[in-house]
Amino acid sequence: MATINEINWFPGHMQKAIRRIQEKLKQCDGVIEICDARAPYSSYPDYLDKITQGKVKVVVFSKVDLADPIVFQKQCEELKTKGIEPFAYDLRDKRSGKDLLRYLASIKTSQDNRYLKLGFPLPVKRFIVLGIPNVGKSTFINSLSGKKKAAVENRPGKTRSEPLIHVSDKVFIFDAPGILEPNYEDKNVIAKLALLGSVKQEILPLIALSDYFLEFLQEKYPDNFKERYHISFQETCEDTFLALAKARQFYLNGQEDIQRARITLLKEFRDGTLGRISLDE
Ligand SMILES: Nc1nc2c(ncn2[C@@H]2O[C@H](COP(=O)(O)OP(=O)(O)OP(=O)(O)O)[C@@H](O)[C@H]2O)c(=O)[nH]1
Ligand SMILES: [Mg+2]
Repeated sequence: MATINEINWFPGHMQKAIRRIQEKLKQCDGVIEICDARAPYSSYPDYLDKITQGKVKVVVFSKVDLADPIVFQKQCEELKTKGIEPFAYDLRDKRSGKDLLRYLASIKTSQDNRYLKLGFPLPVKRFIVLGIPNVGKSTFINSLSGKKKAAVENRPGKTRSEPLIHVSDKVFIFDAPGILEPNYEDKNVIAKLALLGSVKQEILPLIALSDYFLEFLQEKYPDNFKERYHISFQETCEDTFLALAKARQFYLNGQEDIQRARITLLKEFRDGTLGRISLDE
């Protein structure tokens, strides 16, 4: 069975999308980078710096409602020392996006300064949202516009083109497909991105990913696991999943359905049922 180190997972369509995004960038005043608050470093798309250089950048953290609040607070402080002042909220909350929309409309470009000198009204601002798959780029656009204009689904690769969306009278935003780095040096990052739902589930072997996550929980969030399933960690991961299958009464052909126990643990992390958990330290 393939291990996390042997996976070839960079999808070909992303290379084409990067070329199209480069074209769209020529029409943009700035870039909105969206990252997942549960893994601010692993989900940060700094590999896109080479194509976004020279553009105004706004960093937004999604899924703050699912992240460990203490860990995330500490990470925000660290980011501020690096000059990054992130906006962070549950992107599905339309009211929280209002300040950000005002900020986007207020950003001044060199072109704006020329218009102001001539006494002309300022042209509309254009941005593009960038980030890894499934972080909430389309959700963000919908919440700012107040309407469901961009397609949203809890799976990576939902958005496949770059429609320009009218968000307000002053701001237009290009939606964009999620982009991954072609080669992450730290293979743990790929595992974290799979846990977040930013890499297709089929890319990583279920056993390797669920064992990785179970060991992580045992070390960092044992109480979340125990409170949710009312079982203790066993000697091996396999035995713990067996206990989980029994506790949940997952049976297939008269046998404990361990695969279903593994899938359940990953799903309950992704949808927040396991509680607020951060993957990056
Ligand atoms: N709990 C929570 N869920 C969110 C948040 N933002 C987005 N989601 C959910 O995350 C899932 C993915 O959202 P999308 O907006 O489709 O993500 P995307 O980045 O456009 O994804 P791709 O187009 O596939 O790259 C959806 O189920 C959203 O409801 C958030 O801040 N909190
Ligand atoms: Mg999308």
